Formats: sequence, C-alpha cells, structure tokens
Amino acid sequence: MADPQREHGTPAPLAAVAGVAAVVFGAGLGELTAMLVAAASSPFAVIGATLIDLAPPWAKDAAISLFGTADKAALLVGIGLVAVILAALAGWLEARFPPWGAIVVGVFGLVGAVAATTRPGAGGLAWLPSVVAGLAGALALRLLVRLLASTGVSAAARPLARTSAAVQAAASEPLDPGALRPEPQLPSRTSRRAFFAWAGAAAAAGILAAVVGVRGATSATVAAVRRAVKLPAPVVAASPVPQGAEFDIAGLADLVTPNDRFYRIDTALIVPDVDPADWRLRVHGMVANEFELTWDELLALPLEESWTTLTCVSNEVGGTLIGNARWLGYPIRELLDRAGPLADADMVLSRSVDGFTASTPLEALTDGRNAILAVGMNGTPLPLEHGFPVRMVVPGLYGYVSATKWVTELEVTRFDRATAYWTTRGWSERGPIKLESRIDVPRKAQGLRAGDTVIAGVAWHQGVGIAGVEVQVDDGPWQQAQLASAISDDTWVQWSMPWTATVGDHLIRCRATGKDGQTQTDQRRPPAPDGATGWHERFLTVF
Ligand SMILES: Nc1nc2c(c(=O)[nH]1)N[C@H]1C(S)=C(S)[C@@H](COP(=O)(O)O)O[C@H]1N2
Ligand SMILES: [Mo]
Repeated sequence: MADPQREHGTPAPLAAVAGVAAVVFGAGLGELTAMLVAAASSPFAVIGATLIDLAPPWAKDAAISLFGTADKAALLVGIGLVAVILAALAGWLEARFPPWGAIVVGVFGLVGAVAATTRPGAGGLAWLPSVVAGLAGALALRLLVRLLASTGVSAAARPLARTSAAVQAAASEPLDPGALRPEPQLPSRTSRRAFFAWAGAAAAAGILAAVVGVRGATSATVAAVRRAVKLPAPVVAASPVPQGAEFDIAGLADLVTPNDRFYRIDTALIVPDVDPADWRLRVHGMVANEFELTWDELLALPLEESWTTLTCVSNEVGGTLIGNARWLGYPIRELLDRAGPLADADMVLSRSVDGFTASTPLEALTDGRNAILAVGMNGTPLPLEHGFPVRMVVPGLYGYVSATKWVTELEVTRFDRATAYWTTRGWSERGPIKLESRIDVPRKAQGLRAGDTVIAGVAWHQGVGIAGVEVQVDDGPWQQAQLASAISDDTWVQWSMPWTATVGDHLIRCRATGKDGQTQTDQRRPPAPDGATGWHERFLTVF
C-alpha cells in the first residue's frame, strides 16, 4: 500500500476497541461523579433528557407504541449503541489523525456539560460529570492508542508474516505460541496482549464506576424518607367501593390498580429526588396573594380522599395507559381561593422540579370536582415514580394537562399567555378525557374453546360517568352488557356479557354510552393531538 499512514498505522479494529474502552472508562467516571453531584447531571441522563425534550411531536407516540412504558429503557439502550459506534470512530480517528479522536471525545464532554447546565433545576456543578467523562475519555484514548502505536501492533506487524523458520518452529512446537512470532517484531504478540489488558482494565474500571455511580445515585435517601412518611388520616374519606363494583373474572383489569402496576408516563429519565423537607409549592402569577406552602403545612391541612381514574392521552384504543387509584390530597380550589385569581385568568400552569409543565383550565380546578394536590396513592405516600412527595390529580383531564408529578409551582395565568410542555410539541392545549371502552377478556392469545364464556372489560368517561356498554359479535346486533356498579363518575367501570363461543373466527367490538347520552364514536383517530377515538375490536379464533 502506498499510504504510509495505513502501512504503519494501527489496525482499525484495534483502534475501535481503544475508542470503546476509553469512552466506557470516561462515561463510568462521569456516572461516578454524577453520584456525588446529582443523579440528573449524569452525561447519559443529560443526553437522554435533552433528546426527549428535542424529540418532535410524533416521537413520543412512536416511542410509546413501539416500546410502551419501556420507552425510557429503549432510549438509554439506543444512546448506548450510538455512543459505542461514535467511540469506535473516535478510536479510529485517534489512530489515524492524532489527537483528533481525543479532541472529539473531549468536545462531546463539553457539549454534555453545556446541556447539563441548561437543564431545568440544574445545580451549580451540573457540568462536572460531563467534563470528567470527556477528559477521562480523551486521556484514556490517547494513552491506549499510543500504547498500540508504540509497541508494534501495527498494520505491518499484524499479519504475523511467519518466517519459514517460525513456521517450522510452529510445526515442531505447536503448543508454544511464542514460536509463531516473527523474530524482528518480537513485541507484537506480547504488546497486543498488553494492549488488551489495558483496554480491558479501562473498560472494566468504567463499568465498575458506572455501576457504583448509578446505584449510589438512585434515590436511596429519598426512598428512605418516603418510607418514614406518616400520612394523616383523611378528614373526608373516599366513598367505599360499592357492592358489585368488581366482577370476579380472570383477566379483567382490577377495579383498583395496585401502585406497582400503575402505568407510568413522564419525560423524567431519572426520577426526580425531592425531599419533602425541601419541598415548597409556590402559588403565584395572576393572583392577589402569592404564597408558598411547605410539606408540613400541606399535611396539616384537612386532607380529602377521592377515587380518580388517571388516563394518558397517548393511550391507544384498547391500550393500557390508564389506572384507577384512591388519592389523598388537598383540594386545589382551596389553595386558589387563598391566592385569589384575577378575574381574567383562565389557566393554571403547574410546573414540576424537572421543568415539565401542564396547562389546566382554571375552571377545572375550581368547579368543585376532586382536583387535588395529592400526597397519597392507595393508602401509601406517592411512589417516587408517581410524583413523590406531591403531584396533581384532576378528574376528567388527560395527565399531560393536569397530573403534574413532583409539582412545585402553580402559576395562575392565561391560555393566550403561556404554553405547557406538550402544547409546544403539537398536542392540544386542553385535554378532556374522551369516552372510551376496552375489551379485556377473552384475551387474544387465549386459545379459546367453544362453549359458554364471558366478554368483559372496562369503560370510562371521567366527570360524566358511564350509562351503558354494548357489545357486538360478528357484525350482529349490539347487545347490552351488564354494567358493574361504578365507584363514581370519575372512575372507570367494569362491564361483562355472557357469550356462547362457537368454533371459528369471530370479531367482537364494544362501545360505551355516557350518562350525558353520548355514544362512543366509531371514528378512528390516533392519540395526537387530543386523544384517540374509535371502537375497540378483537379478533378471536375459537377451537
Ligand atoms: N413532572 C411530570 N409530571 C407528569 C408528566 C411528566 O412527564 N412529568 N407526565 C404526565 C402525563 S402525560 C401523564 S399521563 C401522567 C401519568 O402519571 P403516572 O405516571 O403516575 O401514571 O403524569 C403526568 N405528569
Ligand atoms: Mo400522558
């Protein structure tokens, strides 16, 4: 080959290994530093959070429909894969055009540092983990590539061009790999081993640092604080679950969704750490009296318990981004009453510690429904991922316009003056929950046998209530399903209908009617911009 760079350069695969090892080392040190600074300042968390915020409107939908509530894990895996590819390229670059590979790694660290300082709620040292990651990665890359270049693992040496003497030696002494070495390039085997040892050590150190960093940073302290929280008894208790509210049908959604199975949707790659001792709610904006509320003050207020079925606007027809819980909290209307909204205000922009915002119509917070600042979920303090210590819960509105978790601010304002997180990404500024119903059983892959069975599911139209559900089999007549007793108009309700399944293929559909007389539309619409519509259908094969 004519190009001397190539002739004597480091083989690309080895350079790529150096790049990956160096970047793993740097990233690991970055995670370790983040443990000491703040979990959200980790380079990975910063990149992920920035990507989430930059993602175009359709991306959330696509991510959720592809990965469901594992969308965050998928994002992190994606970032990891891209990082490995870029690291390999940086290794190649460093071997061919030093020190450009190291410079690229350093620049990525710098970009991460800038992104970290601009995250909402970023502390004064938020830049540090990315800078450490960039510097450590760049330095490790320089050293590893230099090791490769200086010890003779070069393209020229690589083929181990065996002298005939070496081949003969190999034939007579096949178990001594040393004999394979071409004599004048004695270091090549050993140095390759040395290189792999150093690269392996760097990668292992990086992984170890990352494991320690990530484990150390997971809200162990706040989790302990949460476990110690004693919530006061409600002054107003939730209505008891009425008799006949829950059918005993395997596969049908639980009437009350257990906390650990409650769907989770948010933009927070790292669950925010909010110590109740530091928590404040600022009520401000277009009000007569701005004020702040502490955790102790909130718990001292007369708390009320209520049932609300939370629903995500991204829930597809038949989807599972919905759950029902008993919430404990303080009516937001009382807080607003204390603040005194100005006459022309029409919206409350709630803000979370992580910068998420939701625009809730002022009316929905003051019209008497159970719109609360919640501290409890099904009898326990809010789980960390569901907003500990304080979140909003508003019946009748999709979560993205009402259910702000880790909430720290209520700004009274107007729809024509402020926009919220998802509104600026193409979603509707108002989000009343749409009338919907879902088939839970028979499940699709159940291997259904012919005979007597049951079709059952849930239906909801929070704030309005469900009057009835009908089921249609194979384009036959719509038949009334049996409706369970509803806990309230703000919760979903179970329904069921006996069915004698016959051998063959079947199509079943359901549709609900609200207490306002409205029947669920068959018009299929996607979740964006304000919630999916259409009938849930299920194809079944009966044997
Ligand atoms: N801080 C914060 N709060 C948030 C969100 C978020 O991204 N960040 N997502 C909202 C959305 S879109 C929904 S559907 C609900 C989901 O609440 P859950 O995760 O407790 O089920 O939280 C809402 N509150
Ligand atoms: Mo949502």
